[in-house]
Amino acid sequence: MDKEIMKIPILGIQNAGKTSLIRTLQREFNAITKLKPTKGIERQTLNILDKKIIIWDLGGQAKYRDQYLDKKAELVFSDIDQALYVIDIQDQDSFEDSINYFTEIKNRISDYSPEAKIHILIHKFDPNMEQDPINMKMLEVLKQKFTEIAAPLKIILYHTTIFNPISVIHAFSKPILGNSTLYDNLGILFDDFRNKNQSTQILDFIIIFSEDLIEIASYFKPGINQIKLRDVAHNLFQKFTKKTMALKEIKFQTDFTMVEMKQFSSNNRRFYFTYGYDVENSSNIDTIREDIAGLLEAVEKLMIYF
Ligand SMILES: Nc1nc2c(ncn2[C@@H]2O[C@H](COP(=O)(O)OP(=O)(O)O)[C@@H](O)[C@H]2O)c(=O)[nH]1
Ligand SMILES: [Mg+2]
Repeated sequence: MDKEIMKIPILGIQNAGKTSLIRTLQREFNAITKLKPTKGIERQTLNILDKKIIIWDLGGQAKYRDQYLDKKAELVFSDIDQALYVIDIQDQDSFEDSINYFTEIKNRISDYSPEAKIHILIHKFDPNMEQDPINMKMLEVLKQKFTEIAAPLKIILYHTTIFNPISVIHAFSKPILGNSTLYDNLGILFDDFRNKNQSTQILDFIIIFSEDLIEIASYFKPGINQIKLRDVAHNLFQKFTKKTMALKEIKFQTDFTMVEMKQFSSNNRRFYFTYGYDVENSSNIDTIREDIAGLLEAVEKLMIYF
């Protein structure tokens, strides 16, 4: 059987950070190869989760943009399920230009691939920027603006920085998974878990990674620093794969959270079920363990169909 082939365009004006995002992915995944450039469009293929993904890096110089929106519109915007749009949050002078370009893109996607999901990467949101309320305000303004323009198309927003590779992998996870029902079903399972279990008051997060670090599902305590916790989980994962391949589970304590990671297999693929809880509350650890074991069992049942 042929592999499923997916085309994912990455759009944004010049200097937004598109090529850097792809380079970051390249460092994380070995299975990425560059194709010969055609018509000024750089393409990379990525073999992941039994799919062949072709990422189109669409140069953001004005002359290219005009071509994509006009005579190359069909080539660029047809047959897509997922598209990425990148904006540089640090370059306010370019916001207007970027927002205008996005408006045009949204119209083309509506015409050629109306079912496509659009993922907006509010990029160059570098470490520690969240500590300045001005940046957080800017983030909100941009989110609002993009949501308004995109309507009635649905968008998913992320903030990313190349200085935190996991923020980049996270933003690519859902596009790479595509419109998989597994993703939705795991989401429902996690919601259910949150509503029914006491331990969600103590749990900081749960993330399920695939072997290639694609985020299959996640839960975060409201208001928690997701980027920081993804980073912790990512670091623990690195330990797992390099040194302790044979172990079924490992633990790791930071100054604010205790993280545990359990490895499981489904259809000959390895997955990593990771969760963290508040160290101060670890007296309830038995309850957490019991709840987590139940959740993991339910996850494994669902994954059989993946
Ligand atoms: N501070 C910061 N700079 C970045 C980030 N990502 C990319 N850049 C810089 O932004 C510039 C433009 O990046 P590039 O990937 O070439 O943009 P493209 O034109 O959209 O492909 C380069 O100087 C990058 O080093 C980021 O997350 N944070
Ligand atoms: Mg570029």
